[in-house]
Amino acid sequence: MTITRAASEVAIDQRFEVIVPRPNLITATEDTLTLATDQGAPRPVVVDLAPELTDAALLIEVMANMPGLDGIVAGNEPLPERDGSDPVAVRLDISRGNDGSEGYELNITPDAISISGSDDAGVFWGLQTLRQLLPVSRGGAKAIELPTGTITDSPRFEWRGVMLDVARHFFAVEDVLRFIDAMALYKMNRLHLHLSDDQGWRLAIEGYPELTEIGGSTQVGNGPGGFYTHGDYRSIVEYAGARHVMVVPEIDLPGHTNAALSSRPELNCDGLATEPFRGIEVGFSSLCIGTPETKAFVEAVLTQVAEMTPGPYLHIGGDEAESTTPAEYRAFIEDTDALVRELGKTTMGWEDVAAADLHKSTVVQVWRDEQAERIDEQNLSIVASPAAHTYLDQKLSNEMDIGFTWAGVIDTQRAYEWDPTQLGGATVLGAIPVGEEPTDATPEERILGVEGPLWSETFERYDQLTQLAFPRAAALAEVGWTQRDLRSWDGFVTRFAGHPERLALLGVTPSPDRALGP
Ligand code: TNX
Repeated sequence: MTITRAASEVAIDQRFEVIVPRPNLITATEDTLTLATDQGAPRPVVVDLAPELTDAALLIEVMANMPGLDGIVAGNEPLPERDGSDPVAVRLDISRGNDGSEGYELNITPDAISISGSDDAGVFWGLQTLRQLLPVSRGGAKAIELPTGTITDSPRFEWRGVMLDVARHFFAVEDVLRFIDAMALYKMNRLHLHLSDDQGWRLAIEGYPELTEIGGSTQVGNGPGGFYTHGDYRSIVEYAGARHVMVVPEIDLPGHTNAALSSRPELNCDGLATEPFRGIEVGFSSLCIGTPETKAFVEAVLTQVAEMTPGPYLHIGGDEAESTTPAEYRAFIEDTDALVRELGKTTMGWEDVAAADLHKSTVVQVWRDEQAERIDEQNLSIVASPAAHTYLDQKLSNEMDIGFTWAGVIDTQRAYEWDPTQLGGATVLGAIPVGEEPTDATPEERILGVEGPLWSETFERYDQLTQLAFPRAAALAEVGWTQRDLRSWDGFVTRFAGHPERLALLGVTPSPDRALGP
């Protein structure tokens, strides 16, 4: 019997109720594929990777870490002859098309698995779905089984991101790479790196060694700071790219620049370097606008960042420039927007930049929804990061000893129950009930997707970073991936139940959330 699960129906085969973000169509056939018997004896798995796949070695590596698939080998070599008592081999076929939509079809029968991606990313996301259907670990002599059926899936939005603030506290390359693995489990595909702020400059720039020698040596509090060399940055970009995560670098301008102003005197209007800053106040710094020195600096920085970044976006910040006059701010943003385009990239900025006249391709990241009118007037595309729902730096509960609360205490349900089509006016700092239509919402075709910013003023360790990020990033991933009418908080709670254990295996310590835990 074949059972198709429509939006409103209850799940038929509970064994599929473990996948986050929820797939868009599951057709269960109510049978079982056994990958290992209850004595733990694995069935041989014959893998057939289609030649068009770009990174076969990585796919093999990923699969070899999945319980039940641990015996697979690369290539299309025939299995060694076996005698009649051996179990029938499982076929595992992987192929892809070329439509760039990140979709996949995962088909499971009692003797075979196939993943056919719409592109390389689709294959990779299909593998993440397969991973989530498998047990977290091998678990000794236990059977490993999969439910049979077909999952046909593709994302609602192309932008499903997290921002890491490596400026307020520095995080080493290794931490960033670990975080990319956790994002990829949830099919998140944009890593926005906030590389500069008042408290730290985190990327080496040729010709400006003081930026990292001085500007890179501080962070909030007394820690030593740190920075990425070009090689470090390229290694992050490459690791992310192999996992279909695009790096979006941000150099925050013209405010949030004290680290640069303390490193290079000529960037200040009075020609004097400022003192390094280790506090958490915002809004007090500005590059001196319109001078040849500032122009040369911005051009050198953005040119080098553009060269090192294969993705199309350069994020120029633009937030909270309270020490720049409005006229100078607009002129600076317009010039910088043009420069980014000359460098062959697309500009992105915090919503504040919409005060300026922007190129039509420029993407605005909405965080407190104060520029809705200017964004609509200019018909700009947005990434939705409403603080009250997506700010991963806000406390998840009052008991947390890290995190801010200026946008509220954001538990996982609040991170889940909102929709990017519902931004509008005053609603952004309050919980927006799913199903309620605002009057001035951005049309869906101008919404690239969603992103959760993780500002790092209040924490310095990687385990703290992951406590703030999860489980809320998993909830946000579902907001970005799953069709709106297929989302339900109760469904998320059910499907997420086994995930804390899965995340622990990736070195992630998700925060407890009473609504999710037993
Ligand atoms: C506002 S959100 C900021 C950041 C802070 C954050 C703290 C935004 C564009 N700017 O500079 O880190 O609040 O929550």
